[in-house]
Amino acid sequence: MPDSPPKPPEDGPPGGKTRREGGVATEERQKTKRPERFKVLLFNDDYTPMEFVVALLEQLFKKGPAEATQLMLQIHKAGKGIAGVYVLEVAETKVATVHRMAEERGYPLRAGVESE
Ligand code: TYC
Repeated sequence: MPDSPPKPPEDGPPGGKTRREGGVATEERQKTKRPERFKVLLFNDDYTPMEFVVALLEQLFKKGPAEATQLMLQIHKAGKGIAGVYVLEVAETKVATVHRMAEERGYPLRAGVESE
């Protein structure tokens, strides 16, 4: 059996980066942190029309018609419900859009962000 060529030194687990400085290998573990997620809550009120909430759940939160209707009714009965879960910046933009769309029509619909 011929000698196999010398193997390169072990670099450690994938995701790690090996830096060599002056002959010393320094392991930098790459932290692949999942970004924190936030719930967008919709709150019930007595004045916003059901059809408006359903349309908003379809357009802004990408629900199908059946799911949007069920979710609107759940919020109507329970007082609040989760419209979607997003990274913080997206969640805050959704809340601002809900408030803008509702205010444009004079409805008091409120939304908020809550840590998952
Ligand atoms: N309660 C409202 C009505 O009876 C409907 C509604 C549902 C309003 C969900 C807000 O987040 C809401 N017209």
